[in-house]
Amino acid sequence: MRVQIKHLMVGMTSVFSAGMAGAVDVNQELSIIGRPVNGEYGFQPSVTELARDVVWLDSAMLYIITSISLVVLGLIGWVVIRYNRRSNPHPATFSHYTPVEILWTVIPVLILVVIGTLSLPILFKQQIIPEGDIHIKATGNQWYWNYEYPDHEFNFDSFMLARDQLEEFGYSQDEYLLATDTAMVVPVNKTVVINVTGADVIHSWTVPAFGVKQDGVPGRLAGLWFTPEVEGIFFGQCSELCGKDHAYMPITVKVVSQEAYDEWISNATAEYAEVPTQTRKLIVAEGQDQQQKIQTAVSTARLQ
Ligand SMILES: [Cu+2]
Repeated sequence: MRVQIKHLMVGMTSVFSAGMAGAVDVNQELSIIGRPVNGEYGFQPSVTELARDVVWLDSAMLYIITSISLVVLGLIGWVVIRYNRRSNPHPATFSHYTPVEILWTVIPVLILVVIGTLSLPILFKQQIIPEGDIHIKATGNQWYWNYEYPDHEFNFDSFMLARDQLEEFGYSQDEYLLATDTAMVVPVNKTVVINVTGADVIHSWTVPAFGVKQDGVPGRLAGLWFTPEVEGIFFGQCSELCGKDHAYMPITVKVVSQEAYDEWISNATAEYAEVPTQTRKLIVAEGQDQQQKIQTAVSTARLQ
């Protein structure tokens, strides 16, 4: 028993101290790039080819939609002015005009073909998963994410930070509902392949700046990939209504240099691989801890 307690204490200390150290180290010199900004609109900065494609497609669609709207508006205006009762007191009495009917069938079909030609290659690019440099499994739980690095045989949970924890982890109050205690860490300019799944209900792993969104369905593994080109911190949120705390399971990804990544991997292997997940969960369950604090913060937030 004494040995068990000692083991638990050692585990606890290493988890918390190393966790803190890890957070501070990786945070250094990283600016927050992927996050929503008050009063702004449009997309977050694109840091992957996929995100640039998505933004480009959005603009292309906007041009097409705007053109259609203007043409339809023009036609309505023309009919209203030219064919009102005063301008056209004796309306024609014919019905059906084949050339027009052919036109209003063929033109929309052509528009859809153009839209398909623009969008399908982008969809296929997202869905055809390349050979990755880094492999991660992201599992959505009610209500936090777990990240597993199968190549290094460790995994860890990522919980949202309560308001009073943000500064301690190097974030500001603006990052409330976005920042998490631990983060997924990936190296810059490397292809990251993520298998997404759900442990209980359907969740969705999304980071807008990477242009990725993938549902995590229990019992299935879905893939997504991205190659981040800029170092920094990027936020996302679960994007599938997954229960009462759906809004409180954000995603934090830190894109770092290869050296920082290697260092993080060796620290993380020591931190997480040494202490099995079940033990960590026990520590979390027994201590006056993080999750407790978060649950309190979440309940308070919901009441406000
Ligand atoms: Cu969720």
